[in-house]
Order: sequence, then structure tokens, then C-alpha cells
Amino acid sequence: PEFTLFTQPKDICKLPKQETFTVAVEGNIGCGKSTFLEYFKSSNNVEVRSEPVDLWKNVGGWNSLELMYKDAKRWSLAFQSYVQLTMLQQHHKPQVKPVKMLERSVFSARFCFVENLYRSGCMPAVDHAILEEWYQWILANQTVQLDLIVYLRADPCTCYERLKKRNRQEETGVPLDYLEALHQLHEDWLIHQRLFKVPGHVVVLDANKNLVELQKEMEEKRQEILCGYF
Ligand code: TTP
Repeated sequence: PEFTLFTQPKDICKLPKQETFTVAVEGNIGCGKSTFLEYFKSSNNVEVRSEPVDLWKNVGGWNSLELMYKDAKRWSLAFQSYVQLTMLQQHHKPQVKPVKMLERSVFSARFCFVENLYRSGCMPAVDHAILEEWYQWILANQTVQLDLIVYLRADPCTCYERLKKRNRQEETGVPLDYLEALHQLHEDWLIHQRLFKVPGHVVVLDANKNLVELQKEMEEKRQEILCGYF
């Protein structure tokens, strides 16, 4: 199917109504996905699935996120395979409420993070090929469909400042150019729709705003993003 890039959230209402609706919230590290999702947790019709970062930080007692940042060449295959598994689990949890909102998806893990690790020489070609086989198998055999992607678009410098402020221990060495590369991959995927196909309609929100402004925008856009499900 052909998917539309919406710049006006109200246009989402033009989509045909369905009984269930799956939304993935995407955007660079530190763009505000968790804050955005937090906001929808109080909605009766929405099931929010936050990203399983806690699992990544403790798999069999190992902090795989930390290992990946310390030595990507050695650990990125292990880490990204676990990310892929836990993302798939998020897609698959039985849905009770009409709207399911995911923090990220198997798609951004593949198109942004794995792609970046590979292109920057941090992931050997054989590791990339193995992950790609897994990914293609998932697409062919599992339901990972999305109806809508909410792209929280933020300047890499804004994300960098937020990362420094939140001070997640594993991310202390993340340089600005890492965020710039990830930003470009999100843009290529979701805005220019180059290289990788988008898996659903896309709506873009300005995530450069500060927390108070972003929450105000969410309040305004809430009905529009979930139109038809209230
Ligand atoms: P994000 O998925 O970007 O989550 P976040 O908590 O930074 O989001 P926000 O601030 O917008 O609420 O990343 C979590 C961490 O996991 C981050 O350090 C990047 C890393 N990560 C990867 O390295 N590979 C991946 O495939 C994914 C999905 C995340």
C-alpha cells in the first residue's frame, strides 16, 4: 500500500476507521518519545508500550546497552539481536484496547540503528547479514504492521542537550555526530522515504519545543492523532 506523509495532524482523520489502530512513536535518541507516550497513558482507549530499555540493561545480569556503547564492534550484533527480539515481543503482546502505541518498532531498530552501525564500520558485514536474515524472516512470518508513525522531529543539537541533561549513564560518551547520523537516517526513512519503505502513514510533530510547549502541542493534537477512537 501507499502511505501518506501528513504535516497536519488533523488530516489523519481522513484515514478509514478501523477497529484497532497501531501507532509507533519514532525519533532520535532524546527527542521526547517517553514524554510523548507518558501523555497518552491516561487515555482509556490507548495501550502504551514503552521501550524495553530496562531489559536491555539487564539480560541475564548483563548490561547489553552499556557493552554496545563501550565496544560496538564486539557487542552490536548481540545487542541489536536482543533489541529486535524485545521489539517483536512489543508488537505481539495481545491488544486489549483499540489503540496500541509503541515506543519505536522493529523498523527503526533496523533502518536507523543497525544501518548506522553498519555504515560507520562498527558492525562487521557478516553480523549485518545475519541480522538482516532475521529481519527478513520476521517480515515474512510475523505481523508487525503499523497504521501510523508519529515522527517526533528534533534538531540533533536539541537531542544532544537533552541527553546531557538526563545523564543516562550508558550514554555519557555519545557524541553529537552520532546523533546527527541517526537524525539523517530518520529523515531519509520517514521524510524523504528513500532507501527503506515506510511501514505506515507518517505524521510529523515538532519536537524541538521545550517540555511545556510539547505537552501543550500534545494536548492540542491528542484528539487528532487518535481521532475516531474516542
Ligand atoms: P531510544 O529508543 O531513542 O529511547 P530514548 O529513551 O532515548 O527516547 P526519548 O528520549 O525520545 O524518550 O534509545 C534508547 C537507547 O537505546 C539509546 O541509547 C539508543 C539505544 N538504541 C540502540 O542503540 N539501538 C536500537 O536499535 C535502539 C532502538 C536503541
